[in-house]
Amino acid sequence: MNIRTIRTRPFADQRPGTSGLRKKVSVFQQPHYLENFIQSIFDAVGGSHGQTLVVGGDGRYYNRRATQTVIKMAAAHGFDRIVVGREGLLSTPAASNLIRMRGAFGGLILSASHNPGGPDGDFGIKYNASNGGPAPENLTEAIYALSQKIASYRIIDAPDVDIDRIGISSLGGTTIEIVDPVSEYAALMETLFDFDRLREFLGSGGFRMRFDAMHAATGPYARAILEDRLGAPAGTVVNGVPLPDFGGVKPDPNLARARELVEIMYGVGGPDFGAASDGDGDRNMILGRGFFVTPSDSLAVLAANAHLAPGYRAGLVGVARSMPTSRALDRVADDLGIPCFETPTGWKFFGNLLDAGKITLCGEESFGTGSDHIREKDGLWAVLLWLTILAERRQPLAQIVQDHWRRYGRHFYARHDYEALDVAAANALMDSLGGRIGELNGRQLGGSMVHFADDFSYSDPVDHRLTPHQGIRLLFEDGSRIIYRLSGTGSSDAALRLYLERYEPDLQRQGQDVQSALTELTAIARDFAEIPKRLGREEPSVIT
Ligand code: G16
Repeated sequence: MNIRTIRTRPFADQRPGTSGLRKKVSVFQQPHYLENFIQSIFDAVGGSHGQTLVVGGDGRYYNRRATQTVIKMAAAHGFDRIVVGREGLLSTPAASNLIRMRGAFGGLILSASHNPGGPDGDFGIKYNASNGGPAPENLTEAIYALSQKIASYRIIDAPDVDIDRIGISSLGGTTIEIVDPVSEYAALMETLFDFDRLREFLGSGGFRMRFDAMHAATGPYARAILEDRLGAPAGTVVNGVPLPDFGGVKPDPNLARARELVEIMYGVGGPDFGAASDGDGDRNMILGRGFFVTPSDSLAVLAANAHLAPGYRAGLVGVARSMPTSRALDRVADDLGIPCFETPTGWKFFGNLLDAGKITLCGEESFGTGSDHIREKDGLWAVLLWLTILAERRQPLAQIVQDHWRRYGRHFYARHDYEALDVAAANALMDSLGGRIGELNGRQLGGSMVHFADDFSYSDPVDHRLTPHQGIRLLFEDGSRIIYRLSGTGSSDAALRLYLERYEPDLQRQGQDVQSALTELTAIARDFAEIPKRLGREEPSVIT
């Protein structure tokens, strides 16, 4: 087989963001763009000879083309075996599991997650290491550094591999194994949850649920697990066929984007339980009848009830949340007498804690929850844990969450996203905040006293690596928090995320609606950052 060395030149914009490299499809379609990045990954990790690589993606436009490119380049780099999801499809959690199960060297996941798909949408690629988790910061920086001096890449000259049929073939000296994307993941779920009990609960007829796969990667997984294995009625999973453009909807499971599901859950006679997941199946949104569970609350409720599932019966060793995620989890950890770690935004920061056995459960405000079963967040896993809690407690979902608030207090929480911003204006706003936080300690803002303010910096408890500039945070004396950070997952323009949190221990006041509970804090946050003046925006684009 002919291995070709192709001359190329660096692209300046190949620095990975919060989760891999995400760009417009048209950017990835430039000659050599994808190949350069893949070569930089292979050069950064080194030692591919004789190893196994896992490849798959969320099924978005360009997934199939890119899968072929990855296979041909991996074969040219001497991998012994390439494990590929049929049709190039693997959800991110399933890819993480496959890497771990096969003892693979790592995996390339082709996804831009919740970003829009289609020829005018986004494409993305990320490298996950042998623990199944996202490449740590030092590796992504090394990949970027290599991409800036690349001069050539290696690729095998061969016809496309048939990725639509399960089976084994070879390319040069490399074995190509096309696998069912679902089966090994489903088998893992059976080790964590009591499928007999769930089958009995879902089949009892007294409980109705709806799962919206948003025409993305989770569809086949949800059908196979919820409908085929657990016996939920056909039609429980909607929008279950992955489409290259996700049916024209941004596959972002939140109140604004999963509107169809939200309307049904809030409608007359809505189901008891609703859930949605994102492009690559790692995020989840949880709803009860007429009731939305914030991701931060979902994480806290899951931590408080995890022992109800067989996989967690022994209890949790510790938990972790990203800094902007509400502190509802901290209260559960306190109660359980276990540590709660606070990390920067991005699943990659949980990897060391999970590998070191310091935490069992972790999650983020951005609709991600997961555990030590893999090294990615896992949407369907969260749904199965919620179903377990519902099956064991036999209470409506809203009551379970309200009981939780009664016991631990309620953390009113909202995230305001200002999207499609001019990059320079967004950076200037953050710089200005960074320059002013020093004067804030002990000062009054609006009617509230600032306890402390800083630019969050993380020192990894395992390898002691320091990660600075992870968001500006203002903590008030009453425990409220305001956090500002720029999104790290966009493909071209900038997005400001403003996170607002207020703690309410008083049962009588826990029933107010979130927006009014946060009115004062919102005004303080907007004024202090001069959002209307600097961004020309009166209102956020999306509130979650
Ligand atoms: C990615 C990461 C998450 C992170 C999120 C934040 O999610 O995997 O760990 O919380 O980005 O996004 P941003 O930087 O835009 O706030 P995903 O689902 O896009 O891979």
